[in-house]
Amino acid sequence: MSHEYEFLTEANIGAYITAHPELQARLDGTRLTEIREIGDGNLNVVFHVRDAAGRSLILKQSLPYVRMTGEGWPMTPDRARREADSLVAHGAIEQELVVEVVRYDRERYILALEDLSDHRVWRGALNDGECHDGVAVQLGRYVAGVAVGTSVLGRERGEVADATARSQNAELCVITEDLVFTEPVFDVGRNSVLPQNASDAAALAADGVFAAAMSEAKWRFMTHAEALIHGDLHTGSVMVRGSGRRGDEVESVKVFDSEFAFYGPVAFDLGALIANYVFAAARARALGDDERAAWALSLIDETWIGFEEAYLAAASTWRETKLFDGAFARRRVAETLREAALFASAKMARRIVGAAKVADIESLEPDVRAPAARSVLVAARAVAARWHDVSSPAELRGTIAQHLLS
Ligand code: SR1
Ligand code: MG
Repeated sequence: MSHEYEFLTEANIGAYITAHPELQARLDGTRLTEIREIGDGNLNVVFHVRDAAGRSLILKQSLPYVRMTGEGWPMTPDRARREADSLVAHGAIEQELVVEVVRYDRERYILALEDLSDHRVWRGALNDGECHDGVAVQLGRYVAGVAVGTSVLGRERGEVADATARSQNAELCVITEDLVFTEPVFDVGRNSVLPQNASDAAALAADGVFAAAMSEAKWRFMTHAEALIHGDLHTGSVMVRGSGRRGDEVESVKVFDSEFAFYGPVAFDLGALIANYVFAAARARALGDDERAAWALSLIDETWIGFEEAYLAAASTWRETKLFDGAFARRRVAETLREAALFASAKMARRIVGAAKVADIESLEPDVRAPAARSVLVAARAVAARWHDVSSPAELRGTIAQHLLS
């Protein structure tokens, strides 16, 4: 297949850097000592480059297809622009918590990003048993900052209308709509589970209450254009730096990989985080560490506290203060929690039965992976049955724990 733009390779990356002054100012493309392809996501190629002076940069290029599957699944490379724009927008609001965009190349769909190789991906850290206290709270604050700072609560009505139009991302939203909401119920041939989990996947698909919840979730995702959300805020979209020892506060948290960003429901990002805490808990439980499993579930409360406090604090600065008063803010918070539970349910199920999985579960040996996967599915169904009644993060955590940790 021929492509309309040149792909980055080890051979041409030096010339690419020297051809762009903003990049050459950050490191010397003529004296590169290290070029490593480090992409481990489902979609893109990612190079880490370092020069003789030890300066470094990340170059991330979107391919015109899904890397995970190859050219048989075409996908717009313009997704990199969504990522660049949303990182810049989010960075303007929560600078400390978002990776810096150095340059974006609209012709070759290349994002140059600050090098975070003194950080590690939070999912990997969690899977290795690390903690990084405080990440979950900071991510709750990040979601609240974005919820207010990109929406009519914090910006001019006209600005939000323009930003909403610029941030349309239908092609990637459709992927989410298919993979996250539809396919756990209606398999189109992309789902897979261990043979030991076949009956669990069948029970999920046959669960009418779960299907009804997924229709609610999908509708809200498709129609509730509240704020410029991240759109794929799992633990693999977060970098952390610190010792990782329990009790040691994380030194730095950086959100990245926001190519699924669009104007959508704020609770979708919270639901993604919650589901990923559940995977971390299921993994810990599978490895016989119930104490760590309970700790992983306690991250639900932490993220929620970070979100709620920051959101309610920001309410005093909202643009509209007549109708959008404190009582309104508290109603939004309550509804956001219910929706976060709903989206968490979808996200929990999709990573077990759907096409794109998570290392937390997949890297377990099959004898413990099967019960771990089963427990996540059962918890997802339990949450789907009562998301509309959830009134506190502790209640949500309790519902999940009842099925995950029993
Ligand atoms: C085809 S893309 C599969 C998944 O990878 C991304 O991380 C998103 O979660 C998407 O659903
Ligand atoms: Mg990603």
